[in-house]
Amino acid sequence: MKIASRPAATVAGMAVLFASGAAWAAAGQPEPWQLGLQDGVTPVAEFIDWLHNFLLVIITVITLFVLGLMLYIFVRFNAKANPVPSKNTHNTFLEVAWTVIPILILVAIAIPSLRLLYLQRDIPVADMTVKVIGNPSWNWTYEYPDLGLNDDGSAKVSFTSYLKPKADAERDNVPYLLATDVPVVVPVNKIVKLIITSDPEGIIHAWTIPSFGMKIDAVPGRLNEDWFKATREGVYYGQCSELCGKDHAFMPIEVHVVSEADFAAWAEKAKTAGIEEARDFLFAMLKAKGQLAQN
Ligand SMILES: [Cu+2]
Repeated sequence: MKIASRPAATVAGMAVLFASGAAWAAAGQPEPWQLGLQDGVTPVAEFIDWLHNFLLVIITVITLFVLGLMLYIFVRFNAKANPVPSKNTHNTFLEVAWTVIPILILVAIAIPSLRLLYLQRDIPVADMTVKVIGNPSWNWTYEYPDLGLNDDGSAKVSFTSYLKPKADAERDNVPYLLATDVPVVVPVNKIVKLIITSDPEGIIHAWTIPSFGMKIDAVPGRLNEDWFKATREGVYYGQCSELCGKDHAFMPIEVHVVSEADFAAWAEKAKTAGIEEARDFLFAMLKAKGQLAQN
């Protein structure tokens, strides 16, 4: 019964997907019946998306080609259709072809793969830096050293971001398990460098935003770095992506990409009034401009 209803559900799901494709196009979160990767909004994510589609074509062609050959052999060379088998054991042309063609395919895959790897790992000169710390209590701390330091060297803008409780998420019409109480805010079209670590007494987490094409481990005692340049304003979600313990599923990541002016206003508020006031101020500003759908 369940299996029988599956295709119908798939068709219905795809219909919904295509019907509301426009509304979902810029959403930085997974969607029901989603096909493919989440919408990429950074050069790295767009490259990953392209490579994924490119490989899908190669895989599909190879699979269909091998399947076709096998079906041909079953029909043409079975004992009934071909009672006297050929005694040939070598064919130089074929042997060269089935060695050279796979090499060419692998080279065609290796070139964009390495270009992507260099794009990801060759960190460009950053416009701003955010420090991310994975905590043993299953949440994330963020520090903005560029927005000023206190006398003791700690960042003036520093906060811990917790899972937004289910009731609050429903009230605000935001996705539960993805939304946080205070989001990370970054400016659009700026190269943001992340330095990522985990509490020295803690465990390994991984900071991930699929729409940014980013996933990097937060390791106690080690400083990892990564970068992104988000080219579209919006809200982008991620989750800890390293099995880290009992609350692994409850340490989401929420990043708001906003205009440079909005970011400056948020940063000023965060320095002077505090992070929650800055969040409320930013949300009110975005809602007034129709740029934030949540309640
Ligand atoms: Cu974790």
